[in-house]
Amino acid sequence: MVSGQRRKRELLSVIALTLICTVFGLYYYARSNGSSVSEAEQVFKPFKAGQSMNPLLDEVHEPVGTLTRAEDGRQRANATLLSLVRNSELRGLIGTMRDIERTFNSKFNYPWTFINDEPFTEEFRQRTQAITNAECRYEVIPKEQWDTPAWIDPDLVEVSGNILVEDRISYAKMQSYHRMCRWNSGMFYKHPALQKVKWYWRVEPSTRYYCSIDYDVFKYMEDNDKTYGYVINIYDSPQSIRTLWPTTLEFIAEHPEYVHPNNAMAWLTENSRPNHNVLANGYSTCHFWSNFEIGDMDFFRSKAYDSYFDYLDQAGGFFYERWGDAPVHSIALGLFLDKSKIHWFKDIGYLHQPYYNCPASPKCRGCEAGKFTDAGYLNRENCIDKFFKYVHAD
Ligand SMILES: Nc1nc2c(ncn2[C@@H]2O[C@H](COP(=O)(O)OP(=O)(O)OP(=O)(O)O)[C@@H](O)[C@H]2O)c(=O)[nH]1
Ligand SMILES: [Mg+2]
Repeated sequence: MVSGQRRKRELLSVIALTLICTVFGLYYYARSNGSSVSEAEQVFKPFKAGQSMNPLLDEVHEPVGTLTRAEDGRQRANATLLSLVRNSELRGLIGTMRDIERTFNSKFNYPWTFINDEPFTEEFRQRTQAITNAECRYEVIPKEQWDTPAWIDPDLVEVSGNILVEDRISYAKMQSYHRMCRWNSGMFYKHPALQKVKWYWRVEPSTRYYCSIDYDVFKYMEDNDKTYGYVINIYDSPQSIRTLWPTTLEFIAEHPEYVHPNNAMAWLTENSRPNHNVLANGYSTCHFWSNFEIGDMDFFRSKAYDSYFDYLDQAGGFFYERWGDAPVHSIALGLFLDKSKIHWFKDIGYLHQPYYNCPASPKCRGCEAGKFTDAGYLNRENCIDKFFKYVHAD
């Protein structure tokens, strides 16, 4: 009698448990399959107060992709860490070099190439070489690569500089800044010391690196058929590039053959900041922030890019406006490259004031996971969600 009742109770418990499991199972099945919201929309749902500005950074625990781990004796890629830098920036550069050596290069030993428009001092050479076991190369820019081209009219530079000042464009009248932007747009890959080098990682003094990178990023690019890697995507000051897009459209009208069928035109022309599109005459101004970039110089050496640069250079916008190498690289990549060859280095923790790329990962120290900037009002400058919406979405 007693054992019969116990058996009945046991049977009821089993039935109840089965029912609970079935209900829960059906509920989760419905949730995972029944949603009409796309994955991209879920990722970029509007930010709530206190939430990270970049939800994609919230769950990085491992570097993305198939990784090539450091192995003794493994052949390195044909690559260099590359820094255009002034002697006066030595202090800021030392901090950045220490970060990169600690997080990456002490494991891989890629050579450093420092480039300057004047000779490096002995102090600069000694103190930078002291930070790394890798080879350091010190190069000067040939005068003809740095000088303002002969066809640029100094009177027009003066007058147009006043307009840039009125528009509150930083470095508006600093000629060295304009030269730097031009050199980084169309000269770096032509420097004699880089002719036999394929890959570069651009390094700016005073930038910070926060996360341990345990795989060879250059090999990663090669193994995954990538051409260009970035960490931060932001809008530009449209007043600094008013005629860059119209000039670009003229160029591609003359050379439609250079535009890749799988281009990122939709990203370049998206209109989420209408004011930017109007002032930049059709360009969204969203760009890869080029103070960090890992790239294949063969892309820049291609006929498409090099003739695009020449066309822009003749138009004079590096001096009459303040065309930066970031929008120039970005537009060219967006038009001439298969967009699937562009890679977001989600796992590289980085700061160039005032913007961060900071993943939530045990590999990172010293930056706040998911933070984009310390200055709240600047959060709106982040446009990485647009790159994902228009480029990685399909
Ligand atoms: N050798 C040399 N390097 C320069 C010169 N002007 C800028 N650079 C370098 O070019 C890079 C970009 O210059 P920055 O002054 O940082 O320009 P930016 O990042 O737009 O401006 P910030 O927001 O002030 O950092 C840095 O690596 C500088 O060291 C120059 O006249 N000579
Ligand atoms: Mg800078």
